[in-house]
Amino acid sequence: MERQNIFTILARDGHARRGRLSTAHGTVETPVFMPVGTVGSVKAVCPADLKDVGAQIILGNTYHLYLRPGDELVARRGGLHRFMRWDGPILTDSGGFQVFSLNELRRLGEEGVEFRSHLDGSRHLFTPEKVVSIQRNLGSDVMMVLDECPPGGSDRDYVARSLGLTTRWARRCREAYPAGAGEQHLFGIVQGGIYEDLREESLAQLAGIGFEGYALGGLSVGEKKADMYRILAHMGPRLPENAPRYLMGVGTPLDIVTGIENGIDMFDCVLPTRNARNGTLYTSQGKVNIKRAEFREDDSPLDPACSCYTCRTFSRAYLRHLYVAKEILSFRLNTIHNLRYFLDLTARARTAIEAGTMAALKAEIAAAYPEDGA
Ligand code: PRF
Ligand code: ZN
Repeated sequence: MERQNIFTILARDGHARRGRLSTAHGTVETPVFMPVGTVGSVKAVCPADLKDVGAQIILGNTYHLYLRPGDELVARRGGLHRFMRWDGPILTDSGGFQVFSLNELRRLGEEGVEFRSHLDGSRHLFTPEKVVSIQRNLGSDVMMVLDECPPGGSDRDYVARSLGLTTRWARRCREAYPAGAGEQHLFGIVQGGIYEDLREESLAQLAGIGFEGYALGGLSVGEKKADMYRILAHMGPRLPENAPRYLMGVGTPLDIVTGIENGIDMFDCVLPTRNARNGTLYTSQGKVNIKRAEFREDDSPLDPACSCYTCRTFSRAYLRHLYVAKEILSFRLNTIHNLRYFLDLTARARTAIEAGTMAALKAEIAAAYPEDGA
């Protein structure tokens, strides 16, 4: 039987797409922002909060969950959805990126990547087959292939050799989980640094293997913002048309609208959750540092344009007090607001694409966040 296409495009505005991704745990309206839940929890909030702020799909990390509590323990509890009580879609990153960012003592070879746990120093080997097996145990809706993400400053020779390894690992992931083997989707990851021709070569190799979706990896890893925007403009529109396109680990509100403008459908980033915990809040007027003295007796809501629980209920003065007093409620209220800002942004982009007004949304975000441009 012919398998139904998992991704449908409903409207377009320039390169931007308004789409719908179907998964075993429901459909995802795109463009979409995915809150990061590295260790099986989106820090400081519970699944009911996530539903309330409008999250559709969340991200989990193979690396962290494999080390603790262990993917087999999670499988015995019925998989990650059941274990963490999030019944919507989940995407898991493959672990490659986390091995590279969290481990100084790693060894990279054809077979895979050997590393020491950041928790107890124990030795482990991630192979393409192993990361697929872990993600099958977790039961995520979208699995990512094992890749190597070269640091932003890498020279061309290194990046060229690295992308060949990423392709061979991607092929082994596909062979370990052939198309249609189960209900989970497997996405390929395009590397190639800041070099257009290497990016195209990486994409051609991955498209030849065939995946349910395609990600742009290796961006926002220390390269100049102008280089990231140049690669985004070059590659976004070239990614396979009928598959979801995912920009990994990016980014600021302006990065996200720039990605959408270039045809990206999916985003994840720790910015809203991490910044919430250090008091940096995203609003319609730009970034607000809630600890500032000017908010001591400010009875107005954090962002009058926001309809989240935090903005509907509490004053700036109270949010400042919680932050300064290091109350743990500060983490939760700030996280609820920042997630709502990022989720609203992508919801507004979906409406804008349908109305043909993406350029106006981009101009509005560029004006609110002038410091984030190229
Ligand atoms: N590869 C993987 N995960 C990632 C990245 C990557 O290149 C990035 C880079 N921005 C974030 N997360 N597997
Ligand atoms: Zn709010």
